[in-house]
Amino acid sequence: MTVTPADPDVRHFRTLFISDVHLGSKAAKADFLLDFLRHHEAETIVLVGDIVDGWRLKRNWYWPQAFNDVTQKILRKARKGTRIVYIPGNHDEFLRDFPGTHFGGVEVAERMIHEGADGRRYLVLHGDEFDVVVRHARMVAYLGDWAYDAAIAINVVFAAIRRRLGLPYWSFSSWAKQQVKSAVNFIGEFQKVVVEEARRNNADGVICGHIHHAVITEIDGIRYINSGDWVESCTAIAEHHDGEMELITWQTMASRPAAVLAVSHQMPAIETRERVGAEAA
Ligand SMILES: [Mn+2]
Repeated sequence: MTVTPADPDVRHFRTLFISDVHLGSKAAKADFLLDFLRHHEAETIVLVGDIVDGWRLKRNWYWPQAFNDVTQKILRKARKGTRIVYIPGNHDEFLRDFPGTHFGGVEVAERMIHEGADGRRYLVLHGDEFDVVVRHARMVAYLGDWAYDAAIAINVVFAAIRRRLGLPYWSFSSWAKQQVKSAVNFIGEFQKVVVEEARRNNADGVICGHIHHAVITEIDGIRYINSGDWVESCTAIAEHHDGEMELITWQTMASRPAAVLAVSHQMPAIETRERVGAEAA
């Protein structure tokens, strides 16, 4: 890793986790992300899926200079010695055909185990494979393990059919938003399913994206971390050199004079699990 002469405006971390940037969509906040990348360095950067919105690009090509700048910035970091791992999501699943490959110094992996500096083992994945499980949570819980496995398989088949037909990927976050009253339940259900997957993999925690809802919390003894998105909330997860995890929100341009720096908070209160617990009980 290159050591930059102490620039007080640049924070150095062990690892950064970034997801759901949706380059290709007009909603992507590329300027904020570029500014964030200028002010944050890490030994490893993990891109936790939906960095490029292939579905959107296929329908309507939208690629302004800012998107190039973000891409170049990431590749430059790779050239300077930062390890970059790209875990594809449902919007950039064209990369899923290339697990284990490298391009421009970027490793592609379907999922990974991240060993924290404090010895914790985290399962890192995007999270879309659980969409069907989450939508039909009650039925899946009732039918048991085989329904769980079947639901995940169905999700893969449905996504492939929709892609063949040129339809966009069914969006969890916009669907959850439409179900205004129960959106909280769906977020909670997603978290619960992902946490179970971490347990199945003997991990102490899970780091994911997909639902555009950043948080660091603890669910049933497993640490649940979501890196959020760069479409609305502009969030990332940073691992300190001692393994402590921090949620960073970057909604201002620090490069501009007199701008307010990041809002950052650590281990926010548990938000959604109570309701889910009540439902499951
Ligand atoms: Mn996604």
